[in-house]
Amino acid sequence: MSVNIIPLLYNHNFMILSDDIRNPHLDDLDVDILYHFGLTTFDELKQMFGDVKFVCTGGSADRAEDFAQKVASDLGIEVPGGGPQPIGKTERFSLYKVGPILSVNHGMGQPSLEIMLNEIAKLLQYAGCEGVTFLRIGTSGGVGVEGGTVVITEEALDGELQPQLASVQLGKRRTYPTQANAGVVAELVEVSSQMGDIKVAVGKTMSADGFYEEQGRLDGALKPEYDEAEKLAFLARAHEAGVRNIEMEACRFAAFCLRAGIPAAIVCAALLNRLEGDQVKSSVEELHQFSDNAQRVVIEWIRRRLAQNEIVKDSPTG
Ligand code: R2B
Ligand code: URA
Repeated sequence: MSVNIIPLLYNHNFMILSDDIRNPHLDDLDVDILYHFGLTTFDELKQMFGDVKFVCTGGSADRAEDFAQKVASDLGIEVPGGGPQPIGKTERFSLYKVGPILSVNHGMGQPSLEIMLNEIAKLLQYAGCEGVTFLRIGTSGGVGVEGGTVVITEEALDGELQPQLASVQLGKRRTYPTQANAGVVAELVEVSSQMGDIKVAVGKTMSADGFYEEQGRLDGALKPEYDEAEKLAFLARAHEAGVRNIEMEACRFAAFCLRAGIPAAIVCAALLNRLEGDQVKSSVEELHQFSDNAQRVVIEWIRRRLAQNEIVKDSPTG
């Protein structure tokens, strides 16, 4: 892609990422193109995003829109233009803004999530945002917990049940820690425990780099190299290690945010109990209810944070 070199007009204002963490190479760019969102540093990022305090993300674009609508109506936040509209291009991701809340999807799996996290963190950095919390509101397979349970992650484990994200960079394997922010987790646990109708589990989340064999399923297209007994033995070992759900992003999400110094937590609906099977058999209505459970916990947590800080009243943009 060729870009006209125009003198830097945008006043870079690095606040979300501290000086020892932010990427100094960005200073050499005349313009930074946030390619997957169709935004650049020539856009009025400060005006558009300067008041953001919460980034809420999940896999699907539909759920990002649904969450934006729900958070606007539940928290009574007015959005100019008659409701949340996607910002930038929607070919890869869908980004919505509702007052101080961004709702954005990250696709499925850690590579897609990595792109979203880098570009949204840079966007917020250029916008001069401060005090932002990231929340992943996702779906997962429960381990010893029934469908509909909301699982709040304390720490993410990789597919070998190690508390780390492994990342290969220039042929070298590097590892990063994967704890969620303990303060945010404690607040979410407290909020959810007061929502009487929602079952909640707190524990570790295993992130797999696949939905079928990497999650020990026996219903993929190819003949697995393990059997039912081995699958159940692994799930029992994972449960014993504190794992309460399996999904595909928590390791990367927790590691990125920890490294960036951004407080972050992961709240996932369990769609099924993997100790009982592999197929997601719940009805569309049930699945919607399961996702709604996780979203409501986060919305209630945001409501309390906003009440503490009165951010809604101060928010200059919708
Ligand atoms: C949960 O659900 C998706 C797979 O169905 C994946 O993104 C995940 O982590
Ligand atoms: N998402 C996953 O990654 N695994 C499941 O079992 C269900 C949802």
